[in-house]
Amino acid sequence: KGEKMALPVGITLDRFIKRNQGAFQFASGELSQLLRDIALAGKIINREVNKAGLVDITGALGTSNVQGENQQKLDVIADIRFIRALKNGGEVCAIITEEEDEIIYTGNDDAKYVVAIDPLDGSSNIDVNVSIGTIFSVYSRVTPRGTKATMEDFLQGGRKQVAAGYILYGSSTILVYTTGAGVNAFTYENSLGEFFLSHRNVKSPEDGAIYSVNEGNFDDFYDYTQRYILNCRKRRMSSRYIGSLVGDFHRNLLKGGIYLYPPTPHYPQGKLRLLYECYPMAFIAEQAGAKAIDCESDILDVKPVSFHQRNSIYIGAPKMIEELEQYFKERG
Ligand code: AHM
Ligand code: MG
Repeated sequence: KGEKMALPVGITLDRFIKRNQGAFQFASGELSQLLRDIALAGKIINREVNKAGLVDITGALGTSNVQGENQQKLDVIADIRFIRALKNGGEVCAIITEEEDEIIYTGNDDAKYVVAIDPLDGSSNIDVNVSIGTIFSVYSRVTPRGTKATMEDFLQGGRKQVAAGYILYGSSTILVYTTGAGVNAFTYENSLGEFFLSHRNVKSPEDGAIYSVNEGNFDDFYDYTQRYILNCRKRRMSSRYIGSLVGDFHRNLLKGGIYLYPPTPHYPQGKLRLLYECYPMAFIAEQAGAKAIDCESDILDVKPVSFHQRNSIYIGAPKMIEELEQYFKERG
């Protein structure tokens, strides 16, 4: 049933969504349309990313985003493109993005959904031709349709997501999403301008041999995290870290691995943003049989209090996360 039904090879994302519409919470077609709008934004951003070296759109714009980080031009472009696609699509009443402080109203107050996005994650990699990605998370609003969306619509908690996904602009562009009925991945075919189903019902390996962490911060980690990493080294696991969550997560999901962003003095709550980085990745992870935790609970159970709140995250193959949990338990 749902997204697990047998499908022919070569199916496009549009057709896949249409065939699975009945499996969605409410089969009104609104979520289907929203996913298509996100895919369209992804295609546009893919085009911008691909031509980034040709025209003068990379490099710092000279402004900084609400979190004081260096905002790259391509981040701004992706932000604008995404918002525009969701506004035109009509299924979203409000958006929050990593790039902006306040709620963005689309003008479609009748629409049912709100979306939290990181339009272009991995900002340090934009200028140097390394993989970057888009991350998105969708909720059904709790406020009545026809009214203005509020904070409450966005602060429902990770378990209330109705869809989540990412688009990785890598050696190829791939869109991976879940609506709570498994995870499917669609690879972009440039010449046809279509995403095709390439990885059906993605499942994380039970265990893995890759660990992804910024080891430059090693001395800042708590001793139990350090002990876990030392054990990874002792077992001669592969250390792989791009510095783009989407790329690191995607590789680990397919090959078996763990991604860690622990708290540091610079980022006492961890660096990644709960609403549009941790929650969506955790939803996908759980749907693929992987796990996502901080040192207290499952990521999806972390209570949201503000739009841009940060959270530490450990995400990956279930056995690796369970082993890490043993180290957490040993902490004083
Ligand atoms: P960004 O939203 O500014 O791009 O930061 C998020 C990124 C993640 O994609 C990545 O995993 C992490 O930050 C890398 O951080 P660091 O450079 O501290 O290792
Ligand atoms: Mg980000």
